[in-house]
This record gives sequence, structure tokens and C-alpha cells, in this order.
Amino acid sequence: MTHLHQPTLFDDDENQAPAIDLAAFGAATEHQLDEHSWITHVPGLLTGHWRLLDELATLDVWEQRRRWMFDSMVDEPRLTGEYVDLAVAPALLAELAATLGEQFEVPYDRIWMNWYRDHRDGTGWLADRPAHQAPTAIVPVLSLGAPRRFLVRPSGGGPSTVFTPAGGDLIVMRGRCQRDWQHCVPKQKTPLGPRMSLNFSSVTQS
Ligand SMILES: O=C(O)CCC(=O)C(=O)O
Repeated sequence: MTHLHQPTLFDDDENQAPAIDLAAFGAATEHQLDEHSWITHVPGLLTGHWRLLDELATLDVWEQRRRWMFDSMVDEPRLTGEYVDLAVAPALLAELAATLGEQFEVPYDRIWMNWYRDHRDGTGWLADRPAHQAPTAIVPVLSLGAPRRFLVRPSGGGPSTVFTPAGGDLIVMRGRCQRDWQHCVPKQKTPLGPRMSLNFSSVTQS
């Protein structure tokens, strides 16, 4: 298979088959944002993440969405895809949803995916609503591919906290993160390979 990124000699993950490493939860770090909200960073939950990225890239779920910007329609700076029925998703995605469900006691039943083709793609400030209407939610986001900056700021503005999840890392937004905080993946100046994010949600958290 042709890989979408430029492998380096040091890229141990390059040819590994994707696998969930449950031991990674033991190395998780917690970052308290305020009294009610916090982020858990689980490094290396998925080994072989490049291989999964390459596999997902071949699927026909990807869409180029468009949106209004001022008075013109523009392409969103990323591709997006969604599984609302995990029975038709690749088996590993359903397995990831089940693993996260067990870990966080939330029955994840949907996966929203972003494909940042390179450093010029990104996503602006957002909170995951209306998918998460409840005041609190546990929203896991698994990164595949190149490391990207993932910023969190108070809703409506304020200083950002910067995370840099690498491929295979899990970022979990918890507490009131979808109410009181916003997150984004900014475009970057430095050339970078592709990244995908897998965002797990549950209708029971809505
Ligand atoms: O790509 C990411 O890391 C997060 C994107 C996200 O939160 C979203 O699309 O709702």
C-alpha cells in the first residue's frame, strides 16, 4: 500500500498493524482546566496508527463539506466522514468504541472523523454540540498520523491551553468541556503530513 506520509527511519510505527494498547491508560495524564472541566491525555493508545490512517483513507465515507464564509461558499479546510451505525464501520473502529465505552462507562455508538490532509487543513473553535447537549460529557478523540496542536480555550475567548497529541494518542474532553470550553486544531505554517481524528460520541450523552 502507498502511504500517505513520508516515513522516516525513526518511524517505528510505520509498518505495525494497528492494535489497542490497554496499558496506555495507566500512563494517562490529567489536565484540570477549571473546577468543572478537565482533559485526559492517553499517549499511545493505538499502535500502528499510520496503517489505520492509510486504510481509512481508502474508504468512501469522506466528504468535502462546504460552508458560508461571509458572502461566499467555501470548502471546509478538511475532509469529514461519519459512522452513525458502527455495525457498518471497520471492525477496529467498533472495537475502539467498545474499549472506550468500557473505560469511560459511556456506550459510544457514533464516530465522527476529520481528515487533515496536511498542515493547511484545520478546524476552527467549536464545542461538540448539539451532539452533547448534556452539561457534562466524556468526548474521546483519537489521533492518527502526524502530531497536531489541539487548543482549548474558555467559550467565547481567553488564553489557550495547548496539547500536541501524537498519532495513536487519545485526548478526552471531560466535565463541562463542551459547555464552558471550546477546542480547535489550527492550521500550521510548518509542513506536516496528514492527520485524522476519530471523535467518539453517544446518543445517550445528548
Ligand atoms: O480533530 C480534532 O482533534 C478535534 C475535532 C473535533 O473536535 C470535532 O470535529 O468536533
